[in-house]
Amino acid sequence: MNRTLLIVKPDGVERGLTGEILRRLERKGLRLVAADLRTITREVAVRHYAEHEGKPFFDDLVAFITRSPALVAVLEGPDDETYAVLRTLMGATDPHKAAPGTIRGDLAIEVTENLVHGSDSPESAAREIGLFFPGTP
Ligand code: D4T
Repeated sequence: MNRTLLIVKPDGVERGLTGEILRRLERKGLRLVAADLRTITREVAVRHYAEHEGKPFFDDLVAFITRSPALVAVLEGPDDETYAVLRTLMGATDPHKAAPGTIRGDLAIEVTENLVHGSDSPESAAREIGLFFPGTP
């Protein structure tokens, strides 16, 4: 799987950072193969975040990801590490801990509103691409 799912979350679209984020990823050498600006439905959000169901931040997370349009995209790289390349460029989940030079390290400060999502394994990438772009090969 040399493809991975990217979401520029509602905070990124609201703050006008979509171009800045895509610029960083494209300059690195990741290529856009699908992209769609859409308001994520509650049903899809709950499926996407199924691993977090029952955790104290789950309701806030679903409310946040569904509150306004997000840019949902598929990125492709030259090898099976594409998901890891994207995660490195994103930085740590908690923007307080994200290194300078990463998207979250440079542009975010709150853990829920952390701008971007990237699949965390090749298996997650396949599952998430299927969830957000059914029918994509
Ligand atoms: P996503 O899935 O949004 O790319 O984030 P990560 O893969 O980097 O991190 P995650 O799955 O552990 O968390 C999902 C999402 O929940 C928010 N979150 C997380 C939160 O609001 N409070 C918390 O304590 C944690 C752990 C942030 C990202």
